Amino acid sequence: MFDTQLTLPDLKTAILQHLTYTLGKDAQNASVYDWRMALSFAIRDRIVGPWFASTRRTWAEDRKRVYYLSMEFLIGRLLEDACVNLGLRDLAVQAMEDFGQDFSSIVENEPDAALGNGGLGRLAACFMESMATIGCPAYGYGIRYEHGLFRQRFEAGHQVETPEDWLLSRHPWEFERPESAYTIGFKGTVENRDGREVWVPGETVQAEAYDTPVVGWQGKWANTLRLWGARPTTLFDLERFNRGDYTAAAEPETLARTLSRVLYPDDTTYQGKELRLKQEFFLTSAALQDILRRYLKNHNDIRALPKHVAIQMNDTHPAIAGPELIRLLTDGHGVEFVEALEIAQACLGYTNHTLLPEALERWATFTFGNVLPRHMQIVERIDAWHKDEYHSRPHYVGIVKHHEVRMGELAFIMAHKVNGVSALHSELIKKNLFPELDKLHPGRIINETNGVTPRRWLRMCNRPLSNLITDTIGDGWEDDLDRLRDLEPHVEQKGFRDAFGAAKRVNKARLSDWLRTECGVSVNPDAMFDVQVKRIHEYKRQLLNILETIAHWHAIKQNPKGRWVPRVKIFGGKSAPGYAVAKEIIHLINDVASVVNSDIETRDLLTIVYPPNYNVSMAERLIPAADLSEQISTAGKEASGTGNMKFMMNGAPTIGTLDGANVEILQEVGRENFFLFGLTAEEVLKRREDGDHSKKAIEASKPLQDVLQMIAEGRFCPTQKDRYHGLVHRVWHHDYFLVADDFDAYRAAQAEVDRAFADRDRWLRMAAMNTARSGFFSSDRTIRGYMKDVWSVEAAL
Ligand code: 26V
Repeated sequence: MFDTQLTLPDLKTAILQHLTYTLGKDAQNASVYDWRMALSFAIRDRIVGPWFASTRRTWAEDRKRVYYLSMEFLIGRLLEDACVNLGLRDLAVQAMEDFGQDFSSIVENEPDAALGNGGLGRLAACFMESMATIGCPAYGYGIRYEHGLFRQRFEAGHQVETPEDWLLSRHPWEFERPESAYTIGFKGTVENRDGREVWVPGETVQAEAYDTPVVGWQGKWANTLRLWGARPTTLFDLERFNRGDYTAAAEPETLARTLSRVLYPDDTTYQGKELRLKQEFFLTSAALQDILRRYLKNHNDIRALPKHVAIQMNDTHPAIAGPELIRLLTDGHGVEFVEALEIAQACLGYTNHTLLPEALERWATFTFGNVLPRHMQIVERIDAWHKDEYHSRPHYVGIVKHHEVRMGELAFIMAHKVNGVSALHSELIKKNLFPELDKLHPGRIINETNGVTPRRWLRMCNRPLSNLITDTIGDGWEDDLDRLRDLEPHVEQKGFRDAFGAAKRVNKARLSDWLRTECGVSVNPDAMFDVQVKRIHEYKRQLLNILETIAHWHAIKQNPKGRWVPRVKIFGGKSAPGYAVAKEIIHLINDVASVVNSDIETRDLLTIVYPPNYNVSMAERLIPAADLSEQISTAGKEASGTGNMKFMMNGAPTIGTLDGANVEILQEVGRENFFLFGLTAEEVLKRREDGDHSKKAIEASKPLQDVLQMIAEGRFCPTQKDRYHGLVHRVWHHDYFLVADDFDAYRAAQAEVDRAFADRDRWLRMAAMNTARSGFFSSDRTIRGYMKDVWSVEAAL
């Protein structure tokens, strides 16, 4: 149901109307910003129809709704995505051209909404788009951060953070809903009134709703992303003000202003910060109050809630939903405790996204009890109930242990389904993270392998390849991605393979131009583009990549006349501001880049680029141009990965370990189309038992010794030769992520990549097979899994 009625003159009229009457600008002197606003409003108008229709149908048919609670929605830019899904992109390009405007420049004028750190936040955004495409009635609930993830710059190779300010310019996609506001309490006391516990908060803020419609493929359905902004309940405390205590009088305003001010940028280590707990409760309480209000509009039996409401917790960040729902049901609606608990459980699902112990949320009971005194009581009651109900529960298992509230255990116990995000990860949750709870609740832990939306990550970001696909197998693959399998017979034809190569070449040329203008680096578009983009983490092993790059450079220098395959090594990603080791790795990559890139001897064979401030928009530019996808985490550490799926879809074979969803990518694409290397998750555990594992691995590898020696000697930092002594020492003696142990295998796999790439026809076959077999990784498939296994929701389409 593309909006075929809309003609070019209609669209142009709509744009001019908005330019004139919404923006108050004359076309004569409108800026790119003005045109972007005018076009966005004109496009937004076309979403409102399907949005109202979807909402009305959901009400009329009394459909069950999904509520996706997430502290992060990494949505990126919205204009082109909306154009693509409404089938209006070509028309919009033409309209803007008629106005003398360049569509790409207008699209790029939009700030990249970075309301998330990485994988978890982007997954939430892909899910929103898939739910709209499938017609799954759903609301996303999140926080309207004034400042998204920090911007990254490099100063002399160091990461420097600056605040992000996407909301400084008008955000044309949202509708403010001042009428949908809720009071959120913190602190205070719990009073017993006539045998009932009543929470009397010491501080309050208002949560105010901002709605962004999310339209699915072909505009058949649209859902709402509802983000909460904090407002003071009272402007100031008049009593204190009158006493002359002006600073204290402004406290309510200060709390509100800080609550939704900034996204926490640390996705590495959890640090029990009170403000973070307040943000989590703010989101969760506002969402639950909104859910109950909507439910009670046309139902009166609160006990039937699970028949109409499914609530998904994106990691433990909204895990306070369990106790809060119990509180609302008991204190607010007079439901008895155990019944309230069972209602909450039947509504709630919990998705785990990490096994890293340092990232698991735990709150000191002191902090938790201080910020949420009533919830502390409820948590203790849940824990006691669970212990009672499951006699065989070992003494060391529980929600409250060692003066801490463990959010993983709380989420697990309060959910009817707990899921991991890849087959391997879900097994490891059972085996290592929650073995005892798994025994007590067999069948509760399930798997829902992640996916990505092919509309944004193929149709929108890679037009040359999308057009080739449509020319080859017809349309309709965008919302039925398994149809990409129909490409397979064509892969046998040289004509198709060459066309596939030509599409990739267009993307590589475009990226090369961008790298020249944005980073001042010139690269050869016919070289292999080898890309590793993701947050910088030790377990993701960007260090392994740069060490191997140094070895490769060294090998070229020792045999400059050899038949080397030219490579461009592309890195991208941010480190958490306080993660010193990750920042050191960034510095090393930049240092190595400046030495290697100025080496005349290797200039045509190896270039290293690290464009700063990797974000969704940069991913849309880099991934379609990639030849090789680096997915090299220490096995057992990457829960799933979703970048790996985007590269595969865009025809870049993976060099990777048996980790996360790589396992399933390998299974789908076949061994011959994947560069597999490295220890398995089991072998990793075994290897660590030997305290000298890294030392032994280094002693057995001359190339690795040479690399470490070059770094230690200061080859890449002549002005401060001891800069990386600590780093080298850690590789020798404290190599927890087994960089040294996997080095030789990685290097051998890279040599195999070179051989494959040198055989153009072999390479194109592999690349095309990756696209053809990527259908499984559509987030539509993932969402259908949740709808069936977790939410029991039917699609409306
Ligand atoms: C963790 C933390 C820790 C405590 C405080 C704040 C905070 C904020 C974000 C995170 C994110 C860690 C979880 C995460 O992003 N996991 C990633 O989820 C992806 C989607 O499932 C998955 O593909 C990645 O493998 C996984 O690392």
